[in-house]
Amino acid sequence: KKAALNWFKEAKFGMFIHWGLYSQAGGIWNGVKINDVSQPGPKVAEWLMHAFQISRNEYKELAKTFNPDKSFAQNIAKLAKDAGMKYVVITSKHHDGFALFDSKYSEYDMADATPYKGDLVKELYDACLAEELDFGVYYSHGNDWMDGTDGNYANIKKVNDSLGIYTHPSGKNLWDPSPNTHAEYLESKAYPQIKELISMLPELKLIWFDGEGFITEDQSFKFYKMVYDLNPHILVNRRIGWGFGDYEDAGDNKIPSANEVVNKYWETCGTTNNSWGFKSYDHDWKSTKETLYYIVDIASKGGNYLLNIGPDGKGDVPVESKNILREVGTWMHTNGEA
Ligand code: FUL
Repeated sequence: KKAALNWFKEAKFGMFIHWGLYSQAGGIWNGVKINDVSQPGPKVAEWLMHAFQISRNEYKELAKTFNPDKSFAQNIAKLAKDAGMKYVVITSKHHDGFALFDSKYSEYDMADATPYKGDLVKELYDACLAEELDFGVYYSHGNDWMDGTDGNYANIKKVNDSLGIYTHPSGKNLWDPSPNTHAEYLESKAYPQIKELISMLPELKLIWFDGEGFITEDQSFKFYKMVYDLNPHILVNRRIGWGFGDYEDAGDNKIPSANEVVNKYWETCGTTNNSWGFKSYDHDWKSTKETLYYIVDIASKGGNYLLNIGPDGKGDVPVESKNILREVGTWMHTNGEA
C-alpha cells in the first residue's frame, strides 16, 4: 500500500467520468427536466431513474440505443493527458446498476445489452495506459437500483440510527424493487464484478466505491479484504464504508481549510457544472480561473483534485468542459506541472 499511497500523493490531478445509460437523456425524461420533479433526492443527471421513478424494465430499454462513437476511449484519454491530469476514474457501474464493462455476472452490461457490444472500461483502460495515465474505476457497491433490492434499507437505517450514523434519506429503489435481498445482490453481482474488474485490469490503481450508507461493517470489510487479497496495490476510497478506506474524501466540490485536513492522503471530487452525468440544459460552468484555483488550493494542502466530465450519450464531451480542460492544460504545461 505504501507505494500506492506515494503514487496517489504525487498524482494531484485526475479526471472523473460519469457516463452511462442516463447520459443519453441529458437530465430530461418525457420532456420534464430533472430539476422540476418533486421526488426528493439529488437533481443530478445520473439520478434519472430515481428522480422519475422509472421502472426497471423501462429503464433497461435505454441500453438498446446506447451506441457511442468508437473513438470515445482515445478521445477521453487524450483530453485527460492534454489537461495535465495523471489518472482517470470512470463509472464502471453507477447506482442504476448498468455495467460499462463485459460482465459474466449480469446481462445488463455494455457487451450484452447494447448495440455497441464492446467493453468500454477495458477500452478506456488500454487507451489511458497508452497515454501513460493511471486508471481507476468508480463502482457503486452499496446502491444498485436494478438488482440491489431495498428490503434491507429499513434495517440498515435502524442500525445506523442507533449508532448515530447518517443514512442517505433517499436513494433506494422503493418504486420497483428487485425481488432478491440486498445480501443476495452483493453475492451474485457486486463481489463477483469487483473480482472481474481486478482480474481484467492488472494495472488498476484505485477503486472508488460509492453507496456506503447501505452496507454493513462486515460487508465493507469483505470488499476491502477482497481487493487487498487480489491486488494489494489497489487503493480504495473512504466511501467503501466503516473507516476501511485508504484515503479521505473532502466532500463533493469542497476545498477543506488547512485545519480540516485530517488525513495525509485525500481527494476532492468536483463537477464542471452542477451535475456529474451529462445534463443538456446546465450551462453553469466553472470558469478556467476557478478551476485553476481549485487545483492549486487543493494541491497546496496536499490533496488531489478529481475533476469530473459528463460526456453525452454518443460519448462527446460538452464543448465548455473541453475548453476548460484545454486551458487548464495550457497553464499546466506553461508552469511545468504536466
Ligand atoms: C454520489 C453519487 O450519488 C453521485 O451520483 C455521484 O456519483 C457522486 C460523485 O457521488 O454519492
